[in-house]
Amino acid sequence: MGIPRKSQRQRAIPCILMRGGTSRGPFFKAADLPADIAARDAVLLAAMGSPDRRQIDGLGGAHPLTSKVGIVSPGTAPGVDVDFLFAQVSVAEPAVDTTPNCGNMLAAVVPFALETGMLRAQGDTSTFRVLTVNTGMQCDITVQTPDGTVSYDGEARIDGVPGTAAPIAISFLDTAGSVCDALLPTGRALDIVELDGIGRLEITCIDNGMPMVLVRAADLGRTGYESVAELNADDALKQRLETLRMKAARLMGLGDVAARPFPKMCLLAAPRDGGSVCTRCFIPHVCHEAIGVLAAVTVATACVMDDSVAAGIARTPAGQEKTVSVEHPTGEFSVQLTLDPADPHTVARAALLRTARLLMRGEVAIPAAAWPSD
Ligand code: NQM
Repeated sequence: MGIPRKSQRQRAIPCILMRGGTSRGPFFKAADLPADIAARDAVLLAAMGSPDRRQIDGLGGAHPLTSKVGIVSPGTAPGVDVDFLFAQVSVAEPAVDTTPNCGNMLAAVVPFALETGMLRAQGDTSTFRVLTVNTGMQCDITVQTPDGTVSYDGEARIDGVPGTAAPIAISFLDTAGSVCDALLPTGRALDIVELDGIGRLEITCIDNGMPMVLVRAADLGRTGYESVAELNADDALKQRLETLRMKAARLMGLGDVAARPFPKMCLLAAPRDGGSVCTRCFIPHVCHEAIGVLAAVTVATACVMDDSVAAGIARTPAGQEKTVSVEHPTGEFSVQLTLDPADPHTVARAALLRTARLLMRGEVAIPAAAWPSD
């Protein structure tokens, strides 16, 4: 034993731990991470403690919803205030995926940028335009900033998070075809696939912010009202969903997605708590306790299409502006949709409410091997 040489010391990286909606993870300024992607991913894996089922040697919470990272930098495109790169860090595999976006972590981006001085508050509320680098899409985010600082206290309640907090409004400007080439990547609102043990199965492949495969729970012999624990223990269903995911992904032009966190799979059933539709989402191998933000936008979009698998199940209000309430295992998620006046089955804009909270600020320590000193 001796005093470690400098190169053997851990490296400290400035970091703020945030809850964003129903997700949680460390946020970094892009400038504080390696610029090289492979080197950056090695640092993120070390920070989260991956790969390890328990993520015992890092900040990760041993679940896909708590194995997420936000990377924020000053906006580069005209009119954009900040750029947000979302990274899904696999829990058990040495993999970091920056392809899909995460609307929950997105809720914490503006608070992070204000906390770190990247942005300045505008008044009692502050609205900034954020570019999600993963998908090249923009949204406007409004946070509460009385006294020039972010307020996290408030009366807004989102299902899946205990208590109440300050509202964070997100208005998506363009979500169609976030990862896929189009909103309906197969060119149809309804596809039929052959599945062993099931036969012909109707599905909707859709991407209005998140690539998803929607299927009626009843068509897979389930109610769609099962608990998260029941579904996570249902190996037969999970195997069938994975086979379906592989097939659907090829139809969607996504290729081999065996190691990718998308498309997400979603079972649909008729609403039973006064909402528009009932969902059970797999992200993609674990059942979500609630539903992802862009997953909810995508499901809500399918609910207003005449030919999708949601037709005949979903109950949506009439009108060009409508609230679609997506029921999920821990409550519901309301999405405000504005339909295109020229085409009542096309969604022009989606808005929703989230909350976020600063949990901890400091430095995360990275083993020297993960980011050797220069
Ligand atoms: O769909 C879970 C989440 C998400 C992603 C997932 C998300 C979204 O709940 O926008 O927020 O689908 O892995 O954080």
